[in-house]
Amino acid sequence: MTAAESAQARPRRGSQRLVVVSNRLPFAFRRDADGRWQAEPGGGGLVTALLPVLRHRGGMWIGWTGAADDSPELNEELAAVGGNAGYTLKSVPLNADEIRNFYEGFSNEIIWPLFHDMQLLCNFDPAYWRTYCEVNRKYAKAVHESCEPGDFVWVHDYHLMNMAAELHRLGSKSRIGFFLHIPFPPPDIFLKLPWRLTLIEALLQFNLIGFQTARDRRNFLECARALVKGVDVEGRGQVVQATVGARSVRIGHFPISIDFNAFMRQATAPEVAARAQELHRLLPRRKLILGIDRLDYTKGIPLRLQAFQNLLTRYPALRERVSLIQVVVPSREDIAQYRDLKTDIEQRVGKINGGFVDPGGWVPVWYVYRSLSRLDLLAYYRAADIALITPLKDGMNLVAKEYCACSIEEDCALILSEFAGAAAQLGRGAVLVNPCDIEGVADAIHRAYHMDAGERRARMRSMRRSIRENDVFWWVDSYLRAAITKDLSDFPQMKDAGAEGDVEYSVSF
Ligand code: GDG
Repeated sequence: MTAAESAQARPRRGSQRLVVVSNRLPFAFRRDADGRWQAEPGGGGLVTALLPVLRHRGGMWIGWTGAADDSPELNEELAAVGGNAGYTLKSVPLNADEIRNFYEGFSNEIIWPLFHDMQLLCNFDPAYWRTYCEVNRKYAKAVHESCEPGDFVWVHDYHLMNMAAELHRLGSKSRIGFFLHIPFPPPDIFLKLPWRLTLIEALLQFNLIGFQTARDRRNFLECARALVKGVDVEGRGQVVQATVGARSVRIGHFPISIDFNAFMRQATAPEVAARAQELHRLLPRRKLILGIDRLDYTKGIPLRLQAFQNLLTRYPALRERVSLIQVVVPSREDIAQYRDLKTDIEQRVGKINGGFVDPGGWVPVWYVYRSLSRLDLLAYYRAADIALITPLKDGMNLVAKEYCACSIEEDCALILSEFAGAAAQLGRGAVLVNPCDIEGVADAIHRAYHMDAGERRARMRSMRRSIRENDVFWWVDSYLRAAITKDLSDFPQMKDAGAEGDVEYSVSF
């Protein structure tokens, strides 16, 4: 039985409903040309994985619709969409100031850069913090009004770290879990945050905190010990128990994953194979190297382009033998740093193509700035001989896992940053690189280009096995088990989850 089937087949654990809380609802709501609201489902793995659990246990998803609007028509559309999906949707309306200070400000100009070790990009505006607290209170009220005794509340991500504290202030008795999708920084970085103590104390009020990797959990515990007196930790496994005075909190690492079988099945579709072949026809007699990222400074795109340029300079034999397809998906374009990054990337692409292009045909970098359809995304994954995924820091990086799932012939290679959470799980199959080491990344591409078929297959096979065994259904199941298991010593440990000294760093001289 697959983890998905087991999630559906398992008997209800008491009457516990699941109440999922995230900044955004799993649907985007937009008005059509006639002014009517239309809901577009979010296709991400989180939605796919939670759906069977929400349907089976009954439940609710609480979040913002993405629109600065709270009209009765929008709420009618919410009720209709929720009814069809099999669970209740509840909106937390945000006004323009809240969107500016809570979402763009505190979440994306402070926590996002700080937690990705980029403290110089932070804008520590005190007004942002005040709105963050107010908006967390607003979400907490919406949850408290909707909760029934015995519900399990599962809060997602860095926008909502104060939720347990706010719910307790409202007198909530529900059990509350939290999962952080992004990395947790080490004390040297976290301690820069002016509101560090309040935030750590707020996090310690959850009943279960999930991180992506053992490294994030270690960082969190070091920060908690540095700021709060008397934090005791018991246990050594994937989930440990910390006590602070009378309160206890479980803390685990649960690497998020994908619906492996769905990706594999969809990648075998004839339309996908045809589109992948078409790419090879357009770019013949060369290996295709693929980068796919949201427009974000954490994804390391400028350094990656420098590494590719370095490859073409130091290994001239690879000119015309490789092309880099770099897909950049538009994101957070209202923030100046993101607009500057786009300009920087485009100038670098122009410089490489201007310096190496062959008027007869070869273009070194194929740059795509748009969101791909699902079909195109799968076709790019299938067509690529090498995936080049080199974030400066990443909570997990699902593109790496999706690439492996779609590599059904197992005849390709993954080059992966040591600083992606996925490196802890995939480090033995991927070619690991330090994304700041321009020559090291160029050498890794050279190595992947010349890797023999046997090694490529063995590496890809081991990564695919690990992702298949630990897919997104496993992830949901293991998180919820950690929340309810009475005795943590019975908690099944994940193979390949990465131990405390998780990544073996590459050494180049
Ligand atoms: C955050 C953390 C963590 C990408 N391009 C297109 C497209 N995508 C989809 C991919 C993938 C998702 O977007 C990207 O997920 P990542 O994990 O790589 O990155 P973030 O968006 O930064 O996500 C990250 C994640 O949360 C989950 O916990 O892994 O570390 O930063 O699923 O398929 N989808 C479509 N067209 C595209 O052009 N349709």
